[in-house]
Amino acid sequence: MTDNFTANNQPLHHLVTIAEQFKPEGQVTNVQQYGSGNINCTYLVTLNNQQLFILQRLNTQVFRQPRLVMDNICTLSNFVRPRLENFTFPANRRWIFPLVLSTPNKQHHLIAQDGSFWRAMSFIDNSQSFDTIQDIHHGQEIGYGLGMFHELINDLPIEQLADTLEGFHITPGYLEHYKAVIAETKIKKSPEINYCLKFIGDRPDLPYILENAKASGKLKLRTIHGDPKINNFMIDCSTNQAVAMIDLDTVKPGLIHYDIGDCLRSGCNRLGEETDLWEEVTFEPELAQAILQGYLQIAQAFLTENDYDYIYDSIRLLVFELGLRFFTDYLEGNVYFNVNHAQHNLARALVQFKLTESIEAQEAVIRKIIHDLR
Ligand code: ADP
Ligand code: GN1
Ligand code: MG
Repeated sequence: MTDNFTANNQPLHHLVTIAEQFKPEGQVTNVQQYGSGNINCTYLVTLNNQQLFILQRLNTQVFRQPRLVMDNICTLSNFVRPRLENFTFPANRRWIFPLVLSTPNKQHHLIAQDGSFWRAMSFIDNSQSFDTIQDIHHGQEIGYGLGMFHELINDLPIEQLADTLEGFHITPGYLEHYKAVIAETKIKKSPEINYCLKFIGDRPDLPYILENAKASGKLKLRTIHGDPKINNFMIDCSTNQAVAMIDLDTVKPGLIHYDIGDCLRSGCNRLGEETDLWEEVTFEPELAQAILQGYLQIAQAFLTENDYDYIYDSIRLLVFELGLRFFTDYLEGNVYFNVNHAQHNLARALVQFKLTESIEAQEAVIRKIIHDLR
């Protein structure tokens, strides 16, 4: 085979060799780059029998113990699959948990000659994910999807899962790191950078809201998804219903508020997190209403009074936190998130800070929505 390269410079023959190790049956005929994640590299593999599967190279700079990530996903799979078999779905509903594919010697991953770490998952048929919210119905469905996922994992004891990304969503930790970075970085000021610096400086108490609630016992650790952004929900192409959650690398112990906040963060911004029109970004309450209504259809069965009390704070905090993470990564020279250009993480931070501003300006409206859905 000639040395064709995929868009992110992986030689195709190298990818085919790796994909061959996971193929359920048949011959690999194509491997193409797929999706738009910020951390891992994802490929769609086609077999000669027309079957598809997903091949991914894990980012081991982010996930330092990738075997534990796969152990967690398998623990989750063993817990959820039997539950799904006995689950009574409302009419016409389906829910799929992707299957981890094994290598011939029954491993859940493969380490290539260059040390890279690979895994494969079954393809969720007749479904697609979206980078931006499509409409109110899409909002209801991602809310329902998150509720369904939480319902399925609610009783999975956190002791069975490893902490594969220490400090993930612990906002005070991100703030400490940010402070260390600005102390040692010569920052070339610009109006955008000044806006970010001031934005963070003006909100000294915000980073502590959820961690304080956790420390005081008001919120408890549970099993969470960790990364329920809009393109991690698979939507059925025929029914437009949510049918799966993917991107399970961050399933681990945490606060469900990290998930609730992150889902609304990405689902209530119609321009999406990659927009260049950061000054026009707004948080749309009617989308929040739709997502929460979909979520609560299922989650009201397991949410406590304290859980409801912190929903508004979780939305505001998770948006701010991601802005802080993007901005810090920009200042550090883009060491964590995949970027297309040097200013990419700055542009992303501006979007999240503008979204935080919009949430703060509509606090009363958002709190009323949460109150009325209780
Ligand atoms: P990342 O961690 O880089 O975000 P994801 O696991 O979210 O990677 O995968 C990237 C994209 O690939 C998803 O947004 C989705 O469109 C597609 N994808 C991932 N897993 C599957 C799957 N099992 N079935 C169908 N599509 C998938
Ligand atoms: C990353 O891998 P992806 O693109 O789904 C990040 C999330 C951020 C998100 C922002 C492990 O998710 O925390 O919210 O980018 N994942 C990790 O787009 O850091
Ligand atoms: Mg993803």
